[in-house]
Amino acid sequence: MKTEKNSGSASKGKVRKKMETCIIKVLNFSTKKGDVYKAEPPLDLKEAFSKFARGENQMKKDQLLRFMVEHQGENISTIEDLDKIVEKFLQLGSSCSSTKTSSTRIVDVYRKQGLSLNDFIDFLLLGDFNGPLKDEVHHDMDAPLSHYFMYTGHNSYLTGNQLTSESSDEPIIEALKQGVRVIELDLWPSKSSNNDGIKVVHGRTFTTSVPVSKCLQSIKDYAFHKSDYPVILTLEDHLTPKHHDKFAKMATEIFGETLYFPETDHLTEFPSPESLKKRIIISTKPPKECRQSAIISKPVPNGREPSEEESRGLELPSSVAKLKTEDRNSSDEDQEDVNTSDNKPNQQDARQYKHLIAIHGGKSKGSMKNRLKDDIKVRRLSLSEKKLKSASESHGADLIRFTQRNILRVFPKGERVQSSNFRPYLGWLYGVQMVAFNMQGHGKSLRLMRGMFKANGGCGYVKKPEFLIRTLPHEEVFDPKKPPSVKQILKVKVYKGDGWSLDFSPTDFDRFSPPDFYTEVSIVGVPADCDKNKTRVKTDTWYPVWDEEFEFKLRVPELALLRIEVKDKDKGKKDDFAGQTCLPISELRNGFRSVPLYDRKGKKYKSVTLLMRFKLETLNKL
Ligand SMILES: [Ca+2]
Ligand SMILES: [Ca+2]
Ligand SMILES: [Ca+2]
Repeated sequence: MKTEKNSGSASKGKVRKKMETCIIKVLNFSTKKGDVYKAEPPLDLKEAFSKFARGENQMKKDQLLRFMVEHQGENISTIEDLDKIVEKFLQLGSSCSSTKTSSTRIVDVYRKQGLSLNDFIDFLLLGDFNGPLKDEVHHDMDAPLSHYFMYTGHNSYLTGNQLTSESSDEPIIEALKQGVRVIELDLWPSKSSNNDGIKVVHGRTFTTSVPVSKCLQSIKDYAFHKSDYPVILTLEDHLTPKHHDKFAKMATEIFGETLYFPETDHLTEFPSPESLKKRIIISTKPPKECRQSAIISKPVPNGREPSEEESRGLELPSSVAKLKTEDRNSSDEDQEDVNTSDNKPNQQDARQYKHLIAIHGGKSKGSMKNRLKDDIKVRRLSLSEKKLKSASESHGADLIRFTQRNILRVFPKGERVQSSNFRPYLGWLYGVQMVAFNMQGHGKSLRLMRGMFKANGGCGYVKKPEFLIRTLPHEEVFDPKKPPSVKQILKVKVYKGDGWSLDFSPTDFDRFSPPDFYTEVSIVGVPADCDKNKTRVKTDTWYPVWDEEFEFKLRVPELALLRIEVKDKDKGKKDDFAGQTCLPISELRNGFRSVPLYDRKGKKYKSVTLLMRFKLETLNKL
């Protein structure tokens, strides 16, 4: 008894906490089960059901087939095709809203007597088959590389920030698995015996290095994991000529047949992604040009880089200061292609290395007008986001003309030490093929990037719209500052959301009540197309039914993305994030669609899904 008295207040506290937890659970779940269909099903779904089920309570197989073909525009023609789709759920279980038991139940009722209205709605929310986008490669893949936006990484070997993070082949593998097609490696000479004489590291920072052979091997192993279309390696070359031969030997040995060798020294037109399927391509500045270009970066004593040990011994703040000073003092785009070597070139070695380079890096010096000059020989130019911004203001038309035949790469400015990214639109609007992103960052810009490259079956190459490729009469080119008149109307309807109760715990959004979800639907594209709307808040429910439609006028639908984000409304604090996705508008499938949502970092939630409808109407040509 004594013990009880002594620990009285502690146990009272425990009891109180227990009761509180119970109350939370009761509050959160009391409405949960009955809540599912408490809200009226959206009218459109009721109407479609009634139309195809001919007013009956059950939709039979043949009626569902008609619905799939006529309403959804599915390319299926027989009951057997439909059975296959339904059987697939049975095998995979549900990847979306419902649990496996519920998908099994649907299959079961579907077989026996058809679907009720609620089963029909669950069916539409189920599985990948009813996703919002076309999922196959459907763009013309036979045009030159310069006609495509390419999914591009920046400092692909870094695991975290740009100053102190580790280098590894892991982020390269991860990027390739996501379909990234352009991988950047910074090559530096290495004295370490386990580095093959060449290391991959972000120079003049405290990032650790990784042996180049390891990176090349992983690239070989994972290059075509997600897509068969070519992988381009953009090299930031800090090697001395004697290392060039070493690199050439290594790359040839590791990549073997996969490595693409151009037939001529200088291409006058880039080959097509189709012709380069399953090939790895190297892009960098040929050594000769490197030697001719001035040394921009800080000279290193004795023409060598400080060793890793020397670098690590430096104080971080001074390094940050140095990095910033470097940014101010030098034109940052030049840092991408510098060669700090003072050594006398070895012609033999340089020639071998040179022969590996299919896409030549262009001049990093001179006036912008000169650098963007359209030469008979095609090349790749690299600019920082800042340089692109100023070039877009002063040389917009030159940029677009350049990117019709040549390749432009834009990379994050040096100040982005935390591996953040910039808005990709400035690049895309001027035809920039390689908008190079830090794939380990997780901001809004990266979500847009991921959304863009969901297009064309996620193969990493998206055909640029015709207006960026073709020259108009009178030598004119597209002017992003003067967008054309409205071309299409996009109608987006948000019916309902589902799956949070499965992917989250009862107290994840609000501690004492179910969440209060609303959906934001916005357009990102040319400035004139940007628009934002949101649904009403559905208070205290895990199963929101909004049933609201939004209309967007689009001038350049080819480049527009639809951003969808769900949040939990909160008073007195920032609303909680509850899922997002970003979809290329030109790839949307009409009809009722199940739209899976992703977390902040772009990882797909197991169950969280929105039921939506998209309608893209093209206005009559004036
Ligand atoms: Ca909350
Ligand atoms: Ca609430
Ligand atoms: Ca709330």
